[in-house]
Amino acid sequence: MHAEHPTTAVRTREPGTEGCATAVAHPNIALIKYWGKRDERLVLPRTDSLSLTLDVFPTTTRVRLAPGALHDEVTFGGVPAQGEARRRIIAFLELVRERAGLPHRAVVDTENTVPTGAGLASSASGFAALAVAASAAYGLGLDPTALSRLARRGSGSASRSIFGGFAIWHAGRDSDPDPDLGSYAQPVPAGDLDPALVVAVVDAGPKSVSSREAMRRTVDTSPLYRSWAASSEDDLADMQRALLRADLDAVGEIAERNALGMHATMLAARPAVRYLSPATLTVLDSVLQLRRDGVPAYATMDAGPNVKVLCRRTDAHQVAGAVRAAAPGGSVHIAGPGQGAHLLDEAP
Ligand code: 2P0
Repeated sequence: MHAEHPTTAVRTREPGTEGCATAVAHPNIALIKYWGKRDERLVLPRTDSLSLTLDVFPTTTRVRLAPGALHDEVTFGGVPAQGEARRRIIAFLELVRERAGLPHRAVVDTENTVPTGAGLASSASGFAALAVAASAAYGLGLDPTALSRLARRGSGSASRSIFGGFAIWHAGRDSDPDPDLGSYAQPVPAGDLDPALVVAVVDAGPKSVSSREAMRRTVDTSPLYRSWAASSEDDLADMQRALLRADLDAVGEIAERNALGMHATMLAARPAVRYLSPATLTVLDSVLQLRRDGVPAYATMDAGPNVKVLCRRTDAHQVAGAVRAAAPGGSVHIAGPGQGAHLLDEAP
C-alpha cells in the first residue's frame, strides 16, 4: 500500500481580490540530483531529479501589491535584500507581472528559519513560497503543476518544494512544443518508508562557488558529466522502484551513489569544484560505521560540505548521535517528510 505523503495544499483565491497573500514552503533534499541546465533563462535541467521535502526550516513569504509604488520593496526578516538575492526576486516578480498583465510593484517580506549555512538551499523553499504567495497576490490562479513550473524559473530545486513528501522534477525535452510546459515536478508514489533525514552541519561558512556557477562549469568542462547524467537516468528508474516497494536500503544506496557521482563530476571540472571538506569525509566514515554496525544509514551531499543522512525514523536519534560524535563542532538536525508549499490565512 502506498503511504499518504502530504502533497501540496495550495488553495486558490479569487483572482486579485485582496492583492495580498502569505505562503509557507519547506526545503527539499534531492535523492537523485539536479546538476546542470540545458537552458539558463527558462531554468530547464539536463536530467530528471527526485527529492524529499522536509518538515523543518520553513520559509514564510508575504507579498502585498503596492499600486502606485515605483519600485519593489524586498526584505528578509525586515532587512532590505541586497545584490543577487534582490535581483533574482525582482526578476521573478517581473515574470509574474507579465503573466498577470498587472503593472503593480510589490512589497515582499520573507522569513527564513534555515540556520545560517545549513547547506539546505533556502532558494528552494524561498522561490516555492514566493511563487505561491505572488501568484495568489497577483491573482494568477495557478494549479500545483503550473506553480511548480513558475517556481522553477526562480530556482530549479524550488519546483520540487511545491509538493510534499517525495517529488520528481521532469526535465522535459527540447522537442516539446513548449519546453517550459514540459518541465515541472509532481508527487511520486512511495511505500511506507517512514524515513528521516539527519542533517549534519559541519561548516556554516559561505560556499566558495555558487551552485549556479558550479553546475555551469561542470557541464562545460567536466569529462565525467555525460556519464553521470546517463547513469542518473538509471538511478532514477531504480529509485522509483525502490520507493514503491519501500526498500529503504535500496533508496539509500541509490541516493548515495548518485550524490557521490555528482561530486565526482565536479572534482573533474576545470578548475575543480570541491565542496567536500575533511569534516564531510569524517561524517561519511561514521555513516559507513553505522552500516557495519547494522544501522541502515546513507549519505547525500549538495553544493556544500554538509551531509544529510537518510535512515529510518526509529534510528534517527542513534544516527544523529553517531554523526554528532564524528563532527563535534557542528550542529545536527532531524527532519522528516514535510508538506508542500501552501497559502496561510491572512489575518482579517
Ligand atoms: C539538487 N542542488 O538537486 C541539487 C544538488 C545542489 C546539489 O538544486 O541555479 O539552487 O537556482 O536552478 O536549485 C541547487 O541548485 O540552482 C540544487 P538554480 P538551485 O537539489
